[in-house]
Formats: sequence, structure tokens, C-alpha cells
Amino acid sequence: MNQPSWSPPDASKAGATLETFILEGMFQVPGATGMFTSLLNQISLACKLITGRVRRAGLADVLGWTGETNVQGESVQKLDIIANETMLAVLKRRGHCMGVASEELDNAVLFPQARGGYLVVVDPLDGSSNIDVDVSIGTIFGILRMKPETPLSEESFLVSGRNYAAAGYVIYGSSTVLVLSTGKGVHGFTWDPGAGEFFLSHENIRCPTRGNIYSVNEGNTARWTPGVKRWVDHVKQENKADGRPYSHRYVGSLVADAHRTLLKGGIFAYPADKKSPKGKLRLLYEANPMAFVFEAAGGRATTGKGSVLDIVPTELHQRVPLIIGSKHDVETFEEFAKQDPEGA
Ligand code: AFP
Repeated sequence: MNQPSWSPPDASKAGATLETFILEGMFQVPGATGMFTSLLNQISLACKLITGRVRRAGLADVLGWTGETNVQGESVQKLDIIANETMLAVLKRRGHCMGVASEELDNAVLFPQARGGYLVVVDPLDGSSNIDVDVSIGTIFGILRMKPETPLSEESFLVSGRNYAAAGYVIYGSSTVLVLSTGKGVHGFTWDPGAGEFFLSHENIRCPTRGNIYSVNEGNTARWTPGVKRWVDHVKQENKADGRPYSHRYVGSLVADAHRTLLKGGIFAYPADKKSPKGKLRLLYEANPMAFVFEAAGGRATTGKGSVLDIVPTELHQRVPLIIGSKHDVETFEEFAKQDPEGA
């Protein structure tokens, strides 16, 4: 008999949904209560709902500005509000989240009746300025373990990124991909709209040790320190042996620039500058989750002066410089940043 020339696609991953993956993780932890698992599932549910709203935004009359500005002084888009309310409603529902700190809210929302000892930090819709022009946007999240026996308050959120139990992001791009780390490895799950599930698509992501792309808003050049200016000149110089000049890519949605950097290597930098001397990106729900993911993937995350994950925040919406990417490329940035005088 002739051998068939066609073989069916590999079906071994057919059951590898995000939910199954999270459950399998739980079974490996003796005595797990299921609350952390439940929380991760609720975050993924909120992101499923948000991706639906993002995909239909142009039809559902939810593009554009609400007319409001948020605590950061930035214009609030209609989808920012929808994403924020979706996330809060879903997290409150199951009672396993003790509180949420969101980019969209001046103060943290606390749920004292909840059980579980976990808090969530979230930027529900990152890259708002890209919504109306159909460029990739995302959701960034982190799950924090509350210190045992401590009272629940806004202070509970003011712990370093080393206390995060999990972090990740969802990119609403050419496809919707959820990237998650619980500290051991980083995995990506692609949304299948037909099945209504995230399926494992990027197993054990490792950030390449070096890349050839730099990602920075060069419109800020005049505001940079001499060290940052010299670093950008360096990556643009011709040096074949060293793989320079690097290519430049900058989307302006952290999720999109970070996702490309995680998969392809290179560096994303939003350093401190004269306009934003403390940096622009928010520590709790932008910088820390990204730093957590990059470190778990073998990459590096720094402010230029020290590790992002070691910073103990003093306020909810604290800003920091953020430089993430391939280990080699971030170390090169640090060499240049070191040359800046203190306070520059
Ligand atoms: P939004 O969620 O407020 O749009 O935040 C965008 C962002 O915080 C981050 O996603 C980008 O990397 C960064 O700002 C872009 O900033 P510039 O427009 O100053 O380059």
C-alpha cells in the first residue's frame, strides 16, 4: 500500500491551554490552596474580554478620548476605562484578590472580604496613544504576595518586585499573546478566537544574550544625559565584528517594544531625562512586571544605576527609568550610564 503523502498536524499540544498549564503548575506545589491558580485564571479571563473589546473597538464606538485625564496627567481613552473596569470586576468576583493598584486609579481598590493574600498591580491598557491608529497595545500585570500577618492597606503594595509571585503581559497585536512567568521560566500562549482559549505557543522563552535592535524614543535626545547620548552614538556606529550599527525600532507601547525585545533580543530603554528626571514608566505595574519576565527569561533589567526588582517603592504611581533586554546589551548600556556624574 502507498504511504499517504500528508500527515496530520501535531495534535500533542491540542490540550495545552493556559488553564491546563496553570493547573499543572498548581499540582506540583504540595498544599496549594488553588487561590493563586484562580487569580491567574481570572486575569486571563479579563484579558480575553479585553481582547474582544479591542478587536471590535472601531465598530463599537469606543475609540477616542473620554475628555478626562488620569492621575498621571495623561488623556484617558474610552478603552482605558473599559479595560480597567473589566479587570476590576473580574478580579473582585471570585474573592481571591485582596486589592488592585491600577494605572487608571488614583488609589488602590481594596477587597477586605477576599481571601488569598494576593494583590494585583495592573496597567489595564498600555500604549493608549496607539489605540486609535491600530498599533499594538497591551495589558501588563503582576501578582504580589502580601506579607503574612500584615493589615491590608495601600502600603501593602509598596514592596519590591522580588516579592512578585507572578507577572506577565498580553499583547493585542497581529495575534493576541499572553506571556506569563511565575518565576521559573517564561511561557507564551496565543489566543485562538475560535476555541475561546489561550494555547501554549511559545514554550520556555529565552531572551537571546545579545541582539541587534535598540528601542528608545530618540525625540528625547536633547534631554538625555551625556552617558545615554554616547550609548546611542555607540550602537549606531559601524563595527562589523560587534554587529553594529544596530537597527532602530520604537512602537511607543511598552508591551510591543518589550515583546519584540524578549523574542528577538536587543534593548529597550526609557532612561531618566531632563523632562522626567525620575524616569517615565511606572514601577509597580509597568517596570516591575517587565523586569520580572526578562530576568526569568535570562535577560536583564536595570534603571541604569541598579536592578529594577530591588527598588522598594514609596508611592503607588512611582516612576523609574527602565532598561530591559539581552544581558549583553543591557550591560553595555550600564557601562555608559556609569560614566555620568552622580545626579546627571
Ligand atoms: P500609556 O498606557 O499611557 O499610553 O503609556 C505608554 C507608555 O507608558 C509606554 O507604554 C511606552 O513605552 C511609553 O509610554 C512611550 O512614551 P513616549 O511617548 O514618551 O515615547
